[in-house]
Amino acid sequence: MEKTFLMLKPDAVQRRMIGKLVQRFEEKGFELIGAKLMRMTMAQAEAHYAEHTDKPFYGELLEFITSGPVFAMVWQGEGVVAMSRLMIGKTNPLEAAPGTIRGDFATDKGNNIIHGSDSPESAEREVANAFHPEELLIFDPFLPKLEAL
Ligand code: DAT
Ligand code: MG
Repeated sequence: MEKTFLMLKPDAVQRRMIGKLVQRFEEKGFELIGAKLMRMTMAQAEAHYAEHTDKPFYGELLEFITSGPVFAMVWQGEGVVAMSRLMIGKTNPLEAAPGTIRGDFATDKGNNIIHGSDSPESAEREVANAFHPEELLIFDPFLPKLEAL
């Protein structure tokens, strides 16, 4: 099943938005298979944003994402990567449509509330960077399916 890595950034945690934002994805109907409050190490931040190494904002990006706790999550469902990007909205909150998370709650390019993987391949890499396999529900192949509980 398709998976994505969603991360509520330090601004969202500081603004007490964890519950409200998790609720959006629960209500949409995706399945949460892992979540934790964590502080990204500098090494994790560098790996997470490796594609942006050459950008002028790379330094402040690392500084911001390691500045406080983040709420890291793994969600699964058919089409979850593209749909969660739609729900998040465009990178620049001033261009993000109303109704999207960034469109509704942010104005700043850097402090844009939430990260979502841009492809299933990115998701796999980003999940592995933030979670141990045993922290995810899919870890134990002998667990009964959630629907059966
Ligand atoms: P997204 O988070 O929508 O996938 P991205 O991968 O292009 O966007 O960039 C990663 C993060 O870097 C983004 O969430 C916020 C920051 N960022 C992007 N463009 C920026 C810019 N022009 N100035 C400052 N920060 C920027
Ligand atoms: Mg990105």
